[in-house]
Amino acid sequence: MTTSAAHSDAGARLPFAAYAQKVMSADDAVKLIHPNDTVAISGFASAGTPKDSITALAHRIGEARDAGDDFTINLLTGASVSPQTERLLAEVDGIALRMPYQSEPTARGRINTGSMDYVDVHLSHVAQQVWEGYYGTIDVAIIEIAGCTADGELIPSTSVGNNKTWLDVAEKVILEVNSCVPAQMKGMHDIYYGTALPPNRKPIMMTSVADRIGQPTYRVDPDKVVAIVQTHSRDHASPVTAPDEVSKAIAANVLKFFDDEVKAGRLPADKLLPMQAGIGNVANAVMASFDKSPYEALDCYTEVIQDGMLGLIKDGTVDHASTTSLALSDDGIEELIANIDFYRDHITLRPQEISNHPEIVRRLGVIAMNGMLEADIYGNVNSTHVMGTKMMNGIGGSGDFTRNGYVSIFLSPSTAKGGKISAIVPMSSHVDHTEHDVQVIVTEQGLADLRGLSPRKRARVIIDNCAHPDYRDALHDYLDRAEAKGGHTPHLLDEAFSFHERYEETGSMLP
Ligand code: 0RQ
Repeated sequence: MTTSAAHSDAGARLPFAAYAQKVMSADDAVKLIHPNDTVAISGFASAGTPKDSITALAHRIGEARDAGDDFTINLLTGASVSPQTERLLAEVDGIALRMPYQSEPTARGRINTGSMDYVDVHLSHVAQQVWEGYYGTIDVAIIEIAGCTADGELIPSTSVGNNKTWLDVAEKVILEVNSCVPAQMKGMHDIYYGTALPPNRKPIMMTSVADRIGQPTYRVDPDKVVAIVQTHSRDHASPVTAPDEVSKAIAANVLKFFDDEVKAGRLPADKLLPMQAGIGNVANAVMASFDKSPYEALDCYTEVIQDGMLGLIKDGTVDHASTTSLALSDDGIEELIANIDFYRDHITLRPQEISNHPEIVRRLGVIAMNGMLEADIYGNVNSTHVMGTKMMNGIGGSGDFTRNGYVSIFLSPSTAKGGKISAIVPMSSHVDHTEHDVQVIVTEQGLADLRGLSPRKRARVIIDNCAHPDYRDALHDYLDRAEAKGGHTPHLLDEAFSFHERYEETGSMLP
């Protein structure tokens, strides 16, 4: 839900005198953005994306195009931004280069036809890559905020993402003050200013999920702030679909795995270990299933919180959740606003270089659970490229958590597109997570625990436990003949992509 009428408390949100004379319309603010600028904006999943400024920028670019001028920007964000925003800019062909993550069909289409450059980056790496200068000068940052303090520091909105970095490095800053963001969110954020490039890095002193190591506000040089836009628009809601039977079966397999790990003494019985769950239907179903589990007061160390997490916090299943984004549905937003004082004690929003930091993920022993498109019989996982070529979304934070997690789990239905695509294939058509990082694969068919297994043994477990029965014989046949040829990780190179080739030729991977 969005509205653009200025809200009555808009003025009260800007008690810093130097900003008052910089208030202007979104249309005027975006005149400060020029063709070929690199523009870094706030936003992570649907949360905290600038609203009126981006709409105005898309109009400005569209008008320039209609007049025959070439006007594109390079667009840097936290992760995906609200799909409505991404689409507006993609529709006018306004984006030359996109980094680091997207999940919107129009942008995806431009990326896959080659008309938009896309750099798909581990989300914890983005800030350092920008400091290192790979993306050149950041000309303009557009950052949504809830308001400012009397001394000009900025109160963050519903996501943090890379905002601290954008405010530090951008030459010019446009602030979009959104009076829809509950003012009481102040204090929910922990903005860490201790990161640096080597050789000046220091340990990040976090040993538990709720530790606070930073400050509640962003710093910005007021002289860089060139415009303030006032808006009163809610985040575009992230829709939540109820778990289907397949997702529930996957979730049940994951829960059983945790029970077995507790029995084996590898996970603590009372609290498990901090959990990260990706976004999407399956990850949602897994998190929702904790509701009826014996586990209580769990911690989450993750990058996106969706509605389900609010329920788990409210009923005590989750004690504390660290994240960089609150991507909620309309109902979720209502719930957050109605109980903001309660949630502030149980949720911490951090920059994504901290929410996804390898050092912290490793130290806390995070249980990483992410979705995948396909895995091969040896456990190499493709999260991003449909049939090895077409970008779906991007790697996002899945690699940050998978590579460094205590247990790294991938979740997927055993088939896609009505059974015509097998999630288990002889060889992954693209690899985001290698067999060395992938420890557990779960489908509705069952669970493959790959820890401690050689490649040949992994292959049997993955086929028998995770592949759909319609594909098991073909996978066994491939494996048998490959093993007969020999090798540590046996393959038939002329047949390794035969499932994918069959799909491209016939519309189905089925033999
Ligand atoms: O498309 O709905 O049009 O049929 O992919 O698949 O099964 O609903 O699963 O929502 O969990 O998404 C890997 C895309 C899975 C996601 C991916 C089609 C399938 C469906 C969605 P339709 P499901 P999910 C935190 C971590 C990378 C980023 C990441 C993802 C659609 O988990 O983007 O982990 N991960 N970030 O039909 C062709 C296949 C397919 C396939 C599924 N093999 N070939 N299409 N689909 N398998 C978040 C952030 O970083 C912000």
